[in-house]
Amino acid sequence: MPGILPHVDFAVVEEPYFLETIADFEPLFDQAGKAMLVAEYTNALIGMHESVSTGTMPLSPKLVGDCVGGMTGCTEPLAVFAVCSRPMTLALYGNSTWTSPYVLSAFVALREKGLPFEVRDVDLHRREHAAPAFADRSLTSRVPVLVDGDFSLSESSAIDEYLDDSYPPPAHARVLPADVRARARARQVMAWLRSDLMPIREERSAEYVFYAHDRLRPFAPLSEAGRRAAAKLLAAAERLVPAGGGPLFGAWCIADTDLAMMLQRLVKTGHDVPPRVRAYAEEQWRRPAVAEFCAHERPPFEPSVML
Ligand SMILES: N[C@@H](CCC(=O)N[C@@H](CS)C(=O)NCC(=O)O)C(=O)O
Repeated sequence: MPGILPHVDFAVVEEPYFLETIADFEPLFDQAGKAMLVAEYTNALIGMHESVSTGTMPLSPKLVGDCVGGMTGCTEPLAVFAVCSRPMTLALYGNSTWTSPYVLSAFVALREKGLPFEVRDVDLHRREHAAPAFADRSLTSRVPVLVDGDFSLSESSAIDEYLDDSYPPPAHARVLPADVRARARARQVMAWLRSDLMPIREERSAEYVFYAHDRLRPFAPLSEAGRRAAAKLLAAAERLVPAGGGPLFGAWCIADTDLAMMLQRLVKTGHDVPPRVRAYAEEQWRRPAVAEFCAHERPPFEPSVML
């Protein structure tokens, strides 16, 4: 089930409605922007959290009635409907080929937080990002851009941090580590990946990660600079990835997705990647939000913008 159940009129649900995780539930109330209502509703559901985490939960009209009855100042099922029907306020502008590592980062952060959002495609080949309407939203005239109500933000790492600050636990999962030093290290990795390793980004463009290779022009062997950058990346990854594998900082964070993206440029183009690092990159690629981004439909490849 996707992370949002839009416009559900609970008052008229006749069959039990199955929610797979509590994350399917919370966005409905989040988007109302009413913290009190969220808290009240969550309290009403406390008894259900356990059953939600161990399996599925039937949501019947009676259950909804009981929950609604538990909400302060909100005694009618109709009030729940009104909350659920509010428009989504979060939108992510991404490139229409779904190949940007930076859009990937913001997309995964939104999904991991269980936030409802729309994706709006921007066609970079047709220079839609240069249009004044887009430039008004994006300081840099680049994707990704996050729009949250009347607020808009460019730069993927700023978006990731904004989401963590604006949509914190317990309602939402973290995308950066809680521990100050681990968070600093995660930001270090993210900043480094966005500012270095240019030869890899140029010679192993992101299209090789997201498109079938028979649709792309064949890639040439790495240049001397490309080989040096690959060796630097792999040496850093060997230091970062724990000896027993798994995420970089104990629990998944968005730096894992960013690092795996850079590594996939080498993995998908047949570079010799040490087994532990390759296993790490592949494990990160199986994460549902990443797999969803990878599986998204793409238009035929048009060679021009290198990502
Ligand atoms: N540092 C930026 C990089 C964003 C970026 O390079 N976006 C590319 C797509 S991957 C873009 O919009 N390119 C169009 C252009 O620069 O004109 C971020 O992390 O968001």
